[in-house]
Amino acid sequence: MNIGIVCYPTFGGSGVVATELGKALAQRGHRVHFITYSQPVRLDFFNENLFYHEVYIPPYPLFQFPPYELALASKMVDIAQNEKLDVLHVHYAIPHASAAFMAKQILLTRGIRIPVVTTLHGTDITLVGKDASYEPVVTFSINQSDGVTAVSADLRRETYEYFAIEKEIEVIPNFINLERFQKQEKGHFKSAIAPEGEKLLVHTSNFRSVKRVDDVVNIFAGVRKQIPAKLLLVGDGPDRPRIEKLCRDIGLCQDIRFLGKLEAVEEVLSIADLFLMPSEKESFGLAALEAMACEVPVVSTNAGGIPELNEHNITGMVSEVGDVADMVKNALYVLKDENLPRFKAAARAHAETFALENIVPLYEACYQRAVDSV
Ligand code: GMT
Repeated sequence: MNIGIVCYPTFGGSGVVATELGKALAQRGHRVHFITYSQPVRLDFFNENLFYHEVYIPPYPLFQFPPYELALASKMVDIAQNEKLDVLHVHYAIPHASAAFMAKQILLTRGIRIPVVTTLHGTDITLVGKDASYEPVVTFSINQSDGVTAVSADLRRETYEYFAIEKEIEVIPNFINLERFQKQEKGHFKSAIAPEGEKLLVHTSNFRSVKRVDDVVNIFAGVRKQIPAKLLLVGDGPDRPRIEKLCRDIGLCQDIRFLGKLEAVEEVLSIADLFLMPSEKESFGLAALEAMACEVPVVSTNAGGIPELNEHNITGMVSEVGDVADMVKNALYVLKDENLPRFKAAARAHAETFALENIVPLYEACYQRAVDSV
């Protein structure tokens, strides 16, 4: 197939899922055209089936808010027509699904029928999309899509609850490349970070308030009171200065390291004993799946789709949002030497069910149904 993929080209979950999906589809022989405002972060290798088309917004003094959606729709029309796309797959409803609707209508006037598949990733529904400023457009453009997918059953439920959706929403979970995400031998790195054999806790995120990174630090402080431990924080974002101050205030700077945005996150995960995800909302929790694939159990909240991934008392433990004391108790339980091996093995085994090879064919089938429907 000739597939157009529209996404945010960022480090964030939806951009990563879209880019990894495109790369996997290209390796399976499809021609994949990425249409975004800059090169997707993970579009990092050359493949004869991969193409990248940049959306350019010509500046004009009148535009206080440059009309990205219009430039994107125009680019979709251009690529769909000239590259003879079979399907347009847009990741994240705002504004990609509505831009795709406009492109589809324009193409129809040119005698071209192209189906649109929309994948809902979470914040486009749970945080931003629900807002009255966007809700009518989100509802309309989901209903106008020829295929709709959500990354967890919980996100599907929430979409039906908050929007008047008439379309069938198919759940296609996030997936993982198990060749890249597997435990690697990094003993030298571990002894540098935890020379006394301290337990190593890890958190990765974009440091937005929804991730509750304060809870990460407070859980770690509770664990650190009981056992020798270190915390590695991967990623960056608006809350980082506040979190750095919190670490100073509670006097744990020597045990907490900020690693910033790291490409090779699997190397850090390879030396970790426990992953912390105390998020307030999380449609799926891709960062936890990456940890599990590297044999790292997860202590998390039960927000959104997390319990579909982190099975309580099997791959880790789940708690109510904000219940730091319970997460401390759970972390200490998982980290016990007699418990840790079983949690590690179960985390990897469950991650394997989300293998790229299992999930990508679900998207291919979804594209085929969308093509057959127009
Ligand atoms: O929350 C993030 O880290 C970024 C966010 C996004 O919009 O890209 O991630 C969302 O999509 C991911 C991929 O489907 C999911 O794994 C994340 O759980 C989801 N984030 C939220 O729902 C808060």
